[in-house]
Amino acid sequence: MRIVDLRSDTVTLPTDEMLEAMRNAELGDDVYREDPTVNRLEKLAAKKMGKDAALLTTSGTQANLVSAMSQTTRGDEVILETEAHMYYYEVGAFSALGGLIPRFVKGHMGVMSPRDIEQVLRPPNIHFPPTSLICIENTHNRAGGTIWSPSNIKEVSDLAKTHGLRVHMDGARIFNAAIALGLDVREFTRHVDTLMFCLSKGLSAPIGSMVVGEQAFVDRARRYRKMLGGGMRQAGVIAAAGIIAIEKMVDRLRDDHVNAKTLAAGLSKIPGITVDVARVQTNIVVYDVAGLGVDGKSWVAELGKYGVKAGAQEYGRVRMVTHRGIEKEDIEYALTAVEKATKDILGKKR
Ligand code: TLP
Repeated sequence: MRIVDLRSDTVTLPTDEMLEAMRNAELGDDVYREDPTVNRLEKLAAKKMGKDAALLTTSGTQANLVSAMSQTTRGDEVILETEAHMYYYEVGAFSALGGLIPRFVKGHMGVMSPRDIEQVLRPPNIHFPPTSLICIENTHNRAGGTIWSPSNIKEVSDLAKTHGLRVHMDGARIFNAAIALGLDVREFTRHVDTLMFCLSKGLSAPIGSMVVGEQAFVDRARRYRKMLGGGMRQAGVIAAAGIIAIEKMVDRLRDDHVNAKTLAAGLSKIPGITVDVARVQTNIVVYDVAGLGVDGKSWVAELGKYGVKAGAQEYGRVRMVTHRGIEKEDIEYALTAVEKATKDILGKKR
């Protein structure tokens, strides 16, 4: 059976060029800072993002955690969007390991307004944990790959400065935002203090995320990465693929966005399925199957019978993500499968 895996862009496999580069990478012990390929990747990532320095981490989760730990003190409060990945999908690491307390602000399509953030800022008071960091997510995963524009970021950054707070961007998919708006990625990074981005999602590298910011921050992040067991030795094997990810895999994200829009438009025509097509700004499509009288989990199981894989969320929400390896024909196949699965479900109910 044909398999169309739309669960996530994390399922992308390395390109042949990446595998070749991994095989030929110049290596050394990166804990001693002697791996030339890692050093090259870190320099490249910092330059791309217009910051001083960068650090290769094992995953996006580790990157976010070391970023938060490196600019807070245990017991601090951190402002997060209600559905932030850092809160929702990172095993509570920033609280469990970082000792941080989340303070939530509901965003509009994942984007928090400075006004709403200001409302939750608390004056110094013996009763309150001090707030030190605002985290934003770009693109916002659970909102459906939605973009924080450079002006949205600047507004929040200005507010943060006024209150002496720092801003971290979970930019796991920041290149998707840049490609979608046709802007240099630095437009998105100039107003944040720190960010992380993933090499292992749409950019197709097998492993790794980068933490980026000023030198003193990256030095602290390096210590925390070691503390968390993320000090890797001949990590040039990973970095070699990462270099190709940054240099060669960014522009093709455009295709994923076109495919996501086609998918959303097709889904919107299928009775029982609700999707806000305007919300589809990058490579993530979140739609609703509650109209079919099923929950997300049973829907995903029905669709799976046709080889199409999707991710179930709450309240009948389903996520599909486009990525390298998903072609126009796969989208057509997926849409046909969705139609068939809908009929199967409605048939069973009769
Ligand atoms: N997201 C994964 C899952 O964890 C849900 C996915 O399939 O989308 N920030 C954001 C915004 C992410 O979407 C992810 C991964 C991460 C951080 C964590 O990256 P990894 O998986 O490398 O730890």
